[in-house]
Amino acid sequence: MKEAIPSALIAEQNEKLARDLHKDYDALGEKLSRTGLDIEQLTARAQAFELAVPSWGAGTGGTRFARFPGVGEPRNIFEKVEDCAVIHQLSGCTPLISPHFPWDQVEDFSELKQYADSYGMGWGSVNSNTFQDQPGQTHSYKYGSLSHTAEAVREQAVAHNLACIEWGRQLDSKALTVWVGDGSNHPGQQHFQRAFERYLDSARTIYSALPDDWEMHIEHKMFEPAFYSTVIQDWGSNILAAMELGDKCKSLVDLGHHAPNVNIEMIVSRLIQFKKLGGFHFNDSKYGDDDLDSGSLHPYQQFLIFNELVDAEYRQQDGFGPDYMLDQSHNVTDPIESLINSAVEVQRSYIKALVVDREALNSYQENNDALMASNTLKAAFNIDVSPILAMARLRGKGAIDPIAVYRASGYRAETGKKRPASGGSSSGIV
Ligand code: RM4
Ligand code: MN
Ligand code: MN
Repeated sequence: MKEAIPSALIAEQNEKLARDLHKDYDALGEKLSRTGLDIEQLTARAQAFELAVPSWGAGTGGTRFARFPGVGEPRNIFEKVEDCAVIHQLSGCTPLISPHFPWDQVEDFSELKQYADSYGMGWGSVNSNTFQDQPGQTHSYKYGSLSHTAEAVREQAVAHNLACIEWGRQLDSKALTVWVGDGSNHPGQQHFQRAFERYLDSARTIYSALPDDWEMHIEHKMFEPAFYSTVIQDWGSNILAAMELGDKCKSLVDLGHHAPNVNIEMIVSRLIQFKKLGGFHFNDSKYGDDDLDSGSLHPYQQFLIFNELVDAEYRQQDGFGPDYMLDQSHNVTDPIESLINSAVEVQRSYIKALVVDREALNSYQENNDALMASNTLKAAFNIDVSPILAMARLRGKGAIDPIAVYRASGYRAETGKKRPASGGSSSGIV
Protein backbone atom coordinates (compact mmCIF):
# COMPACT_ATOMS: atom_id res chain seq x y z
CA MET A 1 0.00 0.00 0.00
CA LYS A 2 1.31 3.45 -0.93
CA GLU A 3 1.72 5.87 1.95
CA ALA A 4 0.61 9.46 1.43
CA ILE A 5 2.49 10.41 4.61
CA PRO A 6 5.38 8.18 5.79
CA SER A 7 4.01 5.97 8.58
CA ALA A 8 7.39 6.26 10.33
CA LEU A 9 6.79 10.00 10.75
CA ILE A 10 3.31 9.38 12.17
CA ALA A 11 4.69 6.82 14.62
CA GLU A 12 7.50 9.13 15.67
CA GLN A 13 5.07 12.03 16.29
CA ASN A 14 2.58 9.77 18.08
CA GLU A 15 5.35 8.55 20.37
CA LYS A 16 5.64 12.03 21.88
CA LEU A 17 1.95 12.22 22.77
CA ALA A 18 1.07 8.61 23.56
CA ARG A 19 1.83 8.67 27.31
CA ASP A 20 -0.40 11.66 27.98
CA LEU A 21 -3.11 10.24 25.76
CA HIS A 22 -3.18 6.99 27.71
CA LYS A 23 -3.53 8.93 30.96
CA ASP A 24 -6.37 11.08 29.57
CA TYR A 25 -8.03 8.01 28.07
CA ASP A 26 -7.94 6.10 31.35
CA ALA A 27 -9.31 9.07 33.25
CA LEU A 28 -12.18 9.48 30.76
CA GLY A 29 -12.81 5.72 30.82
CA GLU A 30 -13.15 5.87 34.60
CA LYS A 31 -15.52 8.83 34.43
CA LEU A 32 -17.70 7.20 31.76
CA SER A 33 -17.84 3.90 33.63
CA ARG A 34 -19.58 5.70 36.49
CA THR A 35 -22.58 6.14 34.17
CA GLY A 36 -22.32 2.59 32.89
CA LEU A 37 -20.50 3.39 29.65
CA ASP A 38 -17.65 1.27 28.34
CA ILE A 39 -15.02 3.48 26.72
CA GLU A 40 -13.72 0.56 24.68
CA GLN A 41 -17.07 0.19 22.95
CA LEU A 42 -17.11 3.89 22.13
CA THR A 43 -13.60 3.72 20.71
CA ALA A 44 -14.60 0.76 18.55
CA ARG A 45 -17.54 2.81 17.21
CA ALA A 46 -15.21 5.74 16.50
CA GLN A 47 -12.91 3.39 14.58
CA ALA A 48 -15.82 2.04 12.54
CA PHE A 49 -17.10 5.53 11.64
CA GLU A 50 -16.78 6.39 7.92
CA LEU A 51 -17.12 9.68 6.16
CA ALA A 52 -16.61 10.50 2.47
CA VAL A 53 -14.52 13.48 1.40
CA PRO A 54 -15.72 15.54 -1.58
CA SER A 55 -13.12 15.52 -4.34
CA TRP A 56 -13.91 19.18 -5.03
CA GLY A 57 -13.13 20.11 -1.42
CA ALA A 58 -9.44 19.32 -1.95
CA GLY A 59 -9.01 22.52 -3.94
CA THR A 60 -9.58 26.10 -2.82
CA GLY A 61 -13.25 26.76 -3.45
CA GLY A 62 -13.61 30.46 -3.96
CA THR A 63 -16.42 32.82 -3.16
CA ARG A 64 -18.98 34.18 -5.64
CA PHE A 65 -16.47 36.95 -6.28
CA ALA A 66 -13.03 35.43 -6.57
CA ARG A 67 -10.84 32.46 -6.03
CA PHE A 68 -7.40 32.75 -4.49
CA PRO A 69 -5.63 29.53 -5.44
CA GLY A 70 -3.53 27.81 -2.80
CA VAL A 71 -0.07 26.31 -3.09
CA GLY A 72 0.17 22.89 -4.72
CA GLU A 73 -3.53 22.49 -5.38
CA PRO A 74 -4.56 19.24 -7.04
CA ARG A 75 -4.90 19.75 -10.79
CA ASN A 76 -6.77 16.55 -11.54
CA ILE A 77 -8.57 13.69 -9.86
CA PHE A 78 -5.37 11.66 -9.39
CA GLU A 79 -3.86 14.46 -7.32
CA LYS A 80 -7.13 14.84 -5.43
CA VAL A 81 -6.89 11.13 -4.59
CA GLU A 82 -3.43 11.75 -3.11
CA ASP A 83 -4.74 14.59 -0.93
CA CYS A 84 -7.75 12.56 0.17
CA ALA A 85 -5.37 9.73 1.09
CA VAL A 86 -3.48 12.15 3.37
CA ILE A 87 -6.73 13.12 5.05
CA HIS A 88 -7.68 9.50 5.60
CA GLN A 89 -4.28 8.35 6.74
CA LEU A 90 -4.09 11.01 9.44
CA SER A 91 -7.76 11.12 10.50
CA GLY A 92 -8.47 7.41 10.06
CA CYS A 93 -12.15 8.04 9.29
CA THR A 94 -12.39 9.16 5.63
CA PRO A 95 -11.77 6.08 3.48
CA LEU A 96 -14.08 7.27 0.66
CA ILE A 97 -13.86 9.94 -2.02
CA SER A 98 -17.05 11.40 -3.47
CA PRO A 99 -16.31 12.38 -7.09
CA HIS A 100 -18.00 15.10 -9.14
CA PHE A 101 -18.52 14.73 -12.90
CA PRO A 102 -17.47 16.01 -15.34
CA TRP A 103 -14.90 17.73 -13.08
CA ASP A 104 -13.30 14.35 -12.30
CA GLN A 105 -13.90 12.65 -15.63
CA VAL A 106 -11.05 10.49 -16.97
CA GLU A 107 -10.47 8.33 -20.02
CA ASP A 108 -9.75 5.17 -18.11
CA PHE A 109 -11.76 4.58 -14.94
CA SER A 110 -10.05 1.28 -14.16
CA GLU A 111 -6.75 3.15 -14.00
CA LEU A 112 -8.32 5.68 -11.60
CA LYS A 113 -9.78 2.93 -9.46
CA GLN A 114 -6.42 1.16 -9.30
CA TYR A 115 -4.74 4.40 -8.34
CA ALA A 116 -7.17 4.94 -5.45
CA ASP A 117 -6.85 1.26 -4.47
CA SER A 118 -3.09 1.65 -4.22
CA TYR A 119 -3.72 4.22 -1.45
CA GLY A 120 -6.44 2.12 0.16
CA MET A 121 -9.12 4.62 -0.86
CA GLY A 122 -12.63 3.72 -2.08
CA TRP A 123 -15.39 5.74 -3.73
CA GLY A 124 -18.50 7.26 -2.20
CA SER A 125 -21.52 8.66 -3.94
CA VAL A 126 -21.06 10.00 -7.48
CA ASN A 127 -22.21 13.60 -8.03
CA SER A 128 -23.54 14.79 -11.38
CA ASN A 129 -23.09 18.37 -12.49
CA THR A 130 -25.75 19.93 -14.69
CA PHE A 131 -25.55 23.33 -13.02
CA GLN A 132 -22.75 24.58 -15.23
CA ASP A 133 -21.95 24.53 -18.94
CA GLN A 134 -18.87 22.65 -20.04
CA PRO A 135 -16.69 23.63 -23.01
CA GLY A 136 -18.14 22.26 -26.23
CA GLN A 137 -21.48 21.32 -24.68
CA THR A 138 -24.35 21.24 -27.21
CA HIS A 139 -27.12 22.77 -25.08
CA SER A 140 -26.79 25.36 -22.31
CA TYR A 141 -28.08 24.91 -18.75
CA LYS A 142 -28.64 28.63 -18.39
CA TYR A 143 -32.38 28.06 -17.98
CA GLY A 144 -32.20 24.71 -16.23
CA SER A 145 -31.28 21.10 -16.86
CA LEU A 146 -33.50 18.19 -15.77
CA SER A 147 -36.51 20.54 -15.65
CA HIS A 148 -35.65 22.68 -18.69
CA THR A 149 -38.54 23.65 -20.95
CA ALA A 150 -36.74 22.17 -23.98
CA GLU A 151 -36.72 18.40 -24.31
CA ALA A 152 -33.26 18.35 -25.94
CA VAL A 153 -31.72 20.03 -22.88
CA ARG A 154 -33.46 17.61 -20.52
CA GLU A 155 -32.21 14.69 -22.59
CA GLN A 156 -28.66 15.99 -22.44
CA ALA A 157 -28.89 16.35 -18.64
CA VAL A 158 -30.38 12.86 -18.28
CA ALA A 159 -27.64 11.41 -20.50
CA HIS A 160 -24.99 12.98 -18.25
CA ASN A 161 -26.55 11.37 -15.18
CA LEU A 162 -26.63 8.01 -16.94
CA ALA A 163 -22.95 8.43 -17.79
CA CYS A 164 -22.28 9.24 -14.11
CA ILE A 165 -23.91 5.98 -13.08
CA GLU A 166 -21.73 4.09 -15.57
CA TRP A 167 -18.53 5.81 -14.37
CA GLY A 168 -19.55 5.23 -10.75
CA ARG A 169 -20.19 1.56 -11.51
CA GLN A 170 -16.62 1.24 -12.77
CA LEU A 171 -15.38 2.81 -9.53
CA ASP A 172 -17.59 0.51 -7.46
CA SER A 173 -19.63 3.38 -6.08
CA LYS A 174 -23.14 2.60 -4.86
CA ALA A 175 -25.01 5.89 -5.15
CA LEU A 176 -25.73 8.83 -7.42
CA THR A 177 -26.28 12.26 -5.86
CA VAL A 178 -28.28 14.69 -7.95
CA TRP A 179 -28.34 18.37 -7.23
CA VAL A 180 -29.67 20.69 -9.92
CA GLY A 181 -29.35 24.44 -10.07
CA ASP A 182 -32.74 24.65 -11.79
CA GLY A 183 -35.08 27.37 -10.67
CA SER A 184 -36.03 30.97 -11.40
CA ASN A 185 -34.98 34.50 -10.55
CA HIS A 186 -38.23 36.28 -11.27
CA PRO A 187 -41.79 35.77 -10.07
CA GLY A 188 -43.72 34.30 -12.98
CA GLN A 189 -40.58 33.19 -14.83
CA GLN A 190 -41.31 29.53 -14.26
CA HIS A 191 -44.53 27.56 -13.92
CA PHE A 192 -43.88 25.76 -10.62
CA GLN A 193 -45.93 22.65 -11.32
CA ARG A 194 -44.84 22.16 -14.92
CA ALA A 195 -41.17 22.56 -13.95
CA PHE A 196 -41.53 19.96 -11.18
CA GLU A 197 -43.34 17.59 -13.55
CA ARG A 198 -40.53 17.90 -16.10
CA TYR A 199 -37.98 17.29 -13.34
CA LEU A 200 -39.81 14.14 -12.23
CA ASP A 201 -40.01 12.82 -15.81
CA SER A 202 -36.27 13.23 -16.25
CA ALA A 203 -35.51 11.80 -12.80
CA ARG A 204 -37.64 8.71 -13.57
CA THR A 205 -35.41 7.87 -16.53
CA ILE A 206 -32.30 8.22 -14.34
CA TYR A 207 -33.87 6.19 -11.54
CA SER A 208 -34.76 3.35 -13.90
CA ALA A 209 -31.08 3.07 -14.94
CA LEU A 210 -29.83 2.52 -11.37
CA PRO A 211 -28.09 -0.81 -10.76
CA ASP A 212 -30.00 -2.97 -8.24
CA ASP A 213 -27.67 -2.27 -5.34
CA TRP A 214 -27.55 1.50 -5.93
CA GLU A 215 -29.45 4.40 -4.42
CA MET A 216 -30.23 7.80 -5.90
CA HIS A 217 -29.93 10.74 -3.51
CA ILE A 218 -31.67 14.01 -4.22
CA GLU A 219 -30.28 17.18 -2.69
CA HIS A 220 -32.53 20.15 -1.98
CA LYS A 221 -31.34 23.73 -1.81
CA MET A 222 -33.55 26.74 -1.30
CA PHE A 223 -31.54 29.23 -3.32
CA GLU A 224 -28.52 29.76 -5.54
CA PRO A 225 -27.87 29.96 -8.40
CA ALA A 226 -31.62 30.62 -8.73
CA PHE A 227 -32.63 33.27 -6.21
CA TYR A 228 -36.42 33.38 -6.41
CA SER A 229 -37.39 29.72 -6.58
CA THR A 230 -35.65 26.40 -7.00
CA VAL A 231 -37.24 23.23 -8.31
CA ILE A 232 -36.09 21.07 -5.37
CA GLN A 233 -36.38 23.87 -2.90
CA ASP A 234 -36.73 22.21 0.46
CA TRP A 235 -37.09 18.83 2.13
CA GLY A 236 -40.81 18.86 1.24
CA SER A 237 -40.20 18.91 -2.50
CA ASN A 238 -37.30 16.55 -1.95
CA ILE A 239 -39.27 13.83 -0.13
CA LEU A 240 -42.18 14.20 -2.57
CA ALA A 241 -39.80 13.53 -5.47
CA ALA A 242 -38.15 10.65 -3.62
CA MET A 243 -41.57 9.11 -2.87
CA GLU A 244 -42.66 9.48 -6.49
CA LEU A 245 -39.51 7.82 -7.78
CA GLY A 246 -39.36 4.75 -5.54
CA ASP A 247 -37.65 2.99 -2.64
CA LYS A 248 -34.13 3.41 -3.95
CA CYS A 249 -34.51 7.17 -4.13
CA LYS A 250 -33.85 9.09 -0.92
CA SER A 251 -33.24 12.63 0.23
CA LEU A 252 -29.84 14.07 0.99
CA VAL A 253 -29.47 16.80 3.58
CA ASP A 254 -26.80 19.44 2.99
CA LEU A 255 -26.61 21.43 6.21
CA GLY A 256 -26.15 24.75 4.39
CA HIS A 257 -29.18 24.43 2.16
CA HIS A 258 -31.93 25.59 4.49
CA ALA A 259 -33.32 28.92 5.57
CA PRO A 260 -31.63 30.33 8.68
CA ASN A 261 -32.94 28.86 11.95
CA VAL A 262 -34.65 25.89 10.32
CA ASN A 263 -34.76 22.89 12.66
CA ILE A 264 -32.61 20.52 10.61
CA GLU A 265 -32.53 17.77 13.24
CA MET A 266 -36.30 17.53 13.03
CA ILE A 267 -36.16 17.23 9.24
CA VAL A 268 -33.66 14.42 9.76
CA SER A 269 -36.07 12.68 12.12
CA ARG A 270 -38.92 12.90 9.61
CA LEU A 271 -36.79 11.51 6.80
CA ILE A 272 -35.66 8.65 9.03
CA GLN A 273 -39.25 7.86 9.98
CA PHE A 274 -40.26 7.48 6.35
CA LYS A 275 -37.09 5.59 5.28
CA LYS A 276 -36.07 8.46 3.09
CA LEU A 277 -32.80 9.63 4.62
CA GLY A 278 -30.16 8.99 1.95
CA GLY A 279 -27.22 10.89 3.30
CA PHE A 280 -25.60 14.12 4.38
CA HIS A 281 -23.37 16.82 3.09
CA PHE A 282 -21.84 18.12 6.30
CA ASN A 283 -20.63 21.69 6.55
CA ASP A 284 -21.48 24.69 8.70
CA SER A 285 -23.29 27.85 7.81
CA LYS A 286 -24.05 31.26 9.24
CA TYR A 287 -26.05 32.86 6.45
CA GLY A 288 -26.70 30.41 3.65
CA ASP A 289 -24.77 27.86 1.64
CA ASP A 290 -21.57 29.16 3.21
CA ASP A 291 -19.81 25.78 3.09
CA LEU A 292 -17.86 26.58 6.27
CA ASP A 293 -15.97 23.88 8.13
CA SER A 294 -18.18 21.34 9.90
CA GLY A 295 -18.78 22.11 13.54
CA SER A 296 -16.92 25.42 13.34
CA LEU A 297 -20.00 27.50 14.21
CA HIS A 298 -22.84 25.26 15.36
CA PRO A 299 -21.37 22.19 17.05
CA TYR A 300 -24.51 21.78 19.15
CA GLN A 301 -26.73 21.64 16.08
CA GLN A 302 -24.44 19.02 14.57
CA PHE A 303 -24.63 17.05 17.82
CA LEU A 304 -28.44 17.26 17.81
CA ILE A 305 -28.49 15.87 14.27
CA PHE A 306 -26.31 12.98 15.40
CA ASN A 307 -28.59 12.54 18.38
CA GLU A 308 -31.35 11.69 15.88
CA LEU A 309 -29.04 9.39 13.91
CA VAL A 310 -27.85 7.51 16.97
CA ASP A 311 -31.43 7.29 18.22
CA ALA A 312 -32.35 5.58 14.94
CA GLU A 313 -29.39 3.20 15.34
CA TYR A 314 -30.40 2.53 18.94
CA ARG A 315 -34.00 1.74 17.96
CA GLN A 316 -32.71 -0.28 14.96
CA GLN A 317 -34.99 1.74 12.75
CA ASP A 318 -35.89 -0.11 9.57
CA GLY A 319 -34.31 1.17 6.35
CA PHE A 320 -31.78 3.34 8.15
CA GLY A 321 -28.23 3.66 6.79
CA PRO A 322 -27.38 7.12 5.47
CA ASP A 323 -24.12 7.99 3.70
CA TYR A 324 -22.01 10.57 5.47
CA MET A 325 -20.11 13.07 3.36
CA LEU A 326 -18.49 16.45 3.78
CA ASP A 327 -19.32 19.23 1.32
CA GLN A 328 -17.29 22.33 2.04
CA SER A 329 -15.53 25.12 0.24
CA HIS A 330 -12.24 26.33 1.68
CA ASN A 331 -11.10 29.84 0.95
CA VAL A 332 -8.60 30.86 3.62
CA THR A 333 -7.32 27.54 4.97
CA ASP A 334 -5.35 24.66 3.53
CA PRO A 335 -8.20 22.41 2.29
CA ILE A 336 -6.46 19.31 3.64
CA GLU A 337 -6.33 20.81 7.14
CA SER A 338 -9.96 21.96 6.96
CA LEU A 339 -11.13 18.54 5.81
CA ILE A 340 -9.17 16.74 8.55
CA ASN A 341 -10.54 19.08 11.19
CA SER A 342 -14.07 18.76 9.86
CA ALA A 343 -13.93 14.97 9.70
CA VAL A 344 -12.84 14.89 13.33
CA GLU A 345 -15.63 17.30 14.31
CA VAL A 346 -18.29 15.17 12.62
CA GLN A 347 -16.90 12.03 14.27
CA ARG A 348 -16.90 13.91 17.59
CA SER A 349 -20.63 14.67 17.25
CA TYR A 350 -21.28 10.98 16.60
CA ILE A 351 -19.40 9.82 19.69
CA LYS A 352 -21.02 12.47 21.90
CA ALA A 353 -24.43 11.34 20.67
CA LEU A 354 -23.50 7.78 21.67
CA VAL A 355 -22.85 9.02 25.19
CA VAL A 356 -26.45 10.27 25.61
CA ASP A 357 -28.32 8.32 28.27
CA ARG A 358 -31.20 7.21 26.04
CA GLU A 359 -33.22 5.49 28.72
CA ALA A 360 -33.11 8.55 30.95
CA LEU A 361 -33.98 10.81 28.01
CA ASN A 362 -36.90 8.61 27.09
CA SER A 363 -38.28 8.67 30.58
CA TYR A 364 -37.90 12.47 30.87
CA GLN A 365 -39.74 12.81 27.56
CA GLU A 366 -42.55 10.51 28.68
CA ASN A 367 -42.91 12.46 31.92
CA ASN A 368 -42.73 15.87 30.26
CA ASP A 369 -39.67 16.85 32.23
CA ALA A 370 -38.41 19.39 29.72
CA LEU A 371 -35.53 20.66 31.81
CA MET A 372 -34.02 17.26 32.58
CA ALA A 373 -34.53 16.05 29.02
CA SER A 374 -32.56 19.03 27.78
CA ASN A 375 -29.93 18.57 30.51
CA THR A 376 -29.50 14.93 29.49
CA LEU A 377 -28.50 16.00 26.00
CA LYS A 378 -26.30 18.80 27.32
CA ALA A 379 -24.54 16.42 29.72
CA ALA A 380 -23.40 14.29 26.78
CA PHE A 381 -22.49 17.30 24.67
CA ASN A 382 -20.35 18.73 27.47
CA ILE A 383 -18.16 15.65 27.78
CA ASP A 384 -14.83 16.06 26.02
CA VAL A 385 -14.49 12.87 23.99
CA SER A 386 -11.18 13.92 22.40
CA PRO A 387 -9.22 11.06 24.04
CA ILE A 388 -11.60 8.54 22.41
CA LEU A 389 -11.11 10.10 18.97
CA ALA A 390 -7.34 10.27 19.42
CA MET A 391 -7.18 6.66 20.65
CA ALA A 392 -9.26 5.52 17.66
CA ARG A 393 -6.76 7.23 15.38
CA LEU A 394 -3.76 5.79 17.20
CA ARG A 395 -5.16 2.25 16.98
CA GLY A 396 -5.95 2.75 13.30
CA LYS A 397 -2.39 3.89 12.54
CA GLY A 398 -3.53 7.49 12.20
CA ALA A 399 -2.19 10.51 14.03
CA ILE A 400 -2.93 11.49 17.63
CA ASP A 401 -2.60 15.10 16.46
CA PRO A 402 -3.35 15.00 12.69
CA ILE A 403 -2.79 18.69 11.95
CA ALA A 404 0.60 18.70 13.72
CA VAL A 405 1.76 15.63 11.80
CA TYR A 406 0.51 17.08 8.52
CA ARG A 407 2.46 20.28 9.16
CA ALA A 408 5.55 18.35 10.21
CA SER A 409 5.40 16.27 7.01
CA GLY A 410 6.00 19.22 4.68
CA TYR A 411 3.41 17.69 2.33
CA ARG A 412 2.03 21.04 1.17
CA ALA A 413 5.45 22.49 0.33
CA GLU A 414 6.25 19.29 -1.54
CA THR A 415 3.06 19.47 -3.63
CA GLY A 416 3.92 23.12 -4.33
CA LYS A 417 7.02 21.88 -6.13
CA LYS A 418 5.40 18.86 -7.78
CA ARG A 419 2.25 20.63 -8.95
CA PRO A 420 3.03 23.94 -10.62
CA ALA A 421 -0.16 25.92 -11.20
CA SER A 422 -1.64 24.91 -14.53
CA GLY A 423 -3.69 28.06 -15.09
CA GLY A 424 -7.11 26.44 -15.33
CA SER A 425 -8.22 24.38 -12.39
CA SER A 426 -10.47 21.42 -11.97
CA SER A 427 -10.56 22.05 -8.26
CA GLY A 428 -12.80 24.48 -6.50
CA ILE A 429 -16.11 25.78 -7.70
CA VAL A 430 -15.55 29.20 -9.27
C1 RM4 B 1 -23.89 22.77 -4.39
C2 RM4 B 1 -24.37 21.48 -3.73
C3 RM4 B 1 -23.78 20.24 -4.32
C4 RM4 B 1 -22.35 20.39 -4.75
C5 RM4 B 1 -22.07 21.71 -5.42
C6 RM4 B 1 -20.59 21.86 -5.75
O1 RM4 B 1 -24.19 23.87 -3.58
O2 RM4 B 1 -24.09 21.54 -2.37
O3 RM4 B 1 -23.82 19.19 -3.40
O4 RM4 B 1 -22.21 19.39 -5.69
O5 RM4 B 1 -22.51 22.77 -4.62
MN1 MN C 1 -24.02 19.67 -1.20
MN1 MN D 1 -24.01 23.44 -1.18
